[in-house]
Amino acid sequence: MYEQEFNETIGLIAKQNEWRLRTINLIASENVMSRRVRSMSGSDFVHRYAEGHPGERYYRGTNYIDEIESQLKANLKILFNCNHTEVRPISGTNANEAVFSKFVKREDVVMVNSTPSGGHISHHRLGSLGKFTQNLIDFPLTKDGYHIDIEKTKFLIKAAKPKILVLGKSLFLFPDPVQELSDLCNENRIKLIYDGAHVLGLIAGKKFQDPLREGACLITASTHKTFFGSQRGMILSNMDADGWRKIDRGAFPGSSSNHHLDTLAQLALSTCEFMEFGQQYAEDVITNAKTLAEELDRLGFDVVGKEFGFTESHQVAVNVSKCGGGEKVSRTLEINDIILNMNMLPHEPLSNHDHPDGVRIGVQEMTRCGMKKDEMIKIAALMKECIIDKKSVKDEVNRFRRDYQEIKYSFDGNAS
Ligand code: DSN
Repeated sequence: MYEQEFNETIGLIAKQNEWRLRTINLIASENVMSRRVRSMSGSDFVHRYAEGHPGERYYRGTNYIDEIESQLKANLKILFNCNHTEVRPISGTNANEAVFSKFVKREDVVMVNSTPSGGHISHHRLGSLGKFTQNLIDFPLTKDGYHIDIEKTKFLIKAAKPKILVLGKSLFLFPDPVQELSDLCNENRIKLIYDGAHVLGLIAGKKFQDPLREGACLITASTHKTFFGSQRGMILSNMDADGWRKIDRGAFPGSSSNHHLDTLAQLALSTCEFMEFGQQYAEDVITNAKTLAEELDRLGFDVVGKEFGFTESHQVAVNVSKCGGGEKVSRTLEINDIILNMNMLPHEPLSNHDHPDGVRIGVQEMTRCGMKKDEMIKIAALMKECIIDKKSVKDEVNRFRRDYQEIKYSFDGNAS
């Protein structure tokens, strides 16, 4: 009875697979895995449970995942120069929840980046953090709207006495002021948590800020934006053993049971790729983002952050209010097989969330597909033709994308 629906669903999966190979994907929170890592999606681990730590599992039959998980943790310690790694969260939000559940008590004051200024939904009153306290204060911003105002923040810290600061965000053009706030946090025993989901690969590639060296006690992250995937979460730290024990409990049993061993094994593989190719990749990503921003600006788009060089990350933000707003522009681009998302910009009220002024662009996936500066210039031209000149560019997008089907910065070429 359900066989027809089963077959139709297989058909939809096939369509998605074919379609996305024809599109220019500029969603800033996504990336693609290499062919060899992706092919491991069907491994036996997809059926299995572990729980606990390697060598101390609650299940039998885990000797191979024990080896893989141990090696992954050892590699991450080298990559991020840290003593503690937690790889069991299955998403970035899951990692945040593991931390918030252990360190945030009801009524605690926590300072966060507001949603319009780029804060992630899990730092919001309605998100994960809001389950533990509603006493959230937004970081005050400088006049440009894209930076935290350090002096005002210090004043607010002294007045409001927060227990925790959550830095890092989802619209993340420039580094957050970890170093600038860390002395005051230390003096007042405030925990400084850094959500590095978007910039994990740039940190690992040593091309962005280094939060643990600058004074953050924890990095939470997802693993598949500027890092190579699979889609999971992690927590990294150099904190003392007592603090880390809490995180350990926060991750298991606090916020997960089984930790999805198939994607864990894939993360172990892609971490090897990142150790081999990550520094070059991170450098190319940032060069590409800057090139795309400059070219969009030259072609007449209102690219934000011009006075600061547009971006220091994988992202570019564009105010498209004069072109009909973020919702309309992202839909028009999607019809033309250019995929990105609408995004609020820091000057906007929260009530704009369905019809924001901005779009957010990420170049990390197209960089992984081998695109460089010339290709960024081409993408800017296609966006101009589509949005400013109001022409269809779908055929040209599909033609252009045909040449970028291999996943670079990988061991795919060495497959036997
Ligand atoms: N909401 C995602 C983003 O696009 O930034 C991250 O979870």
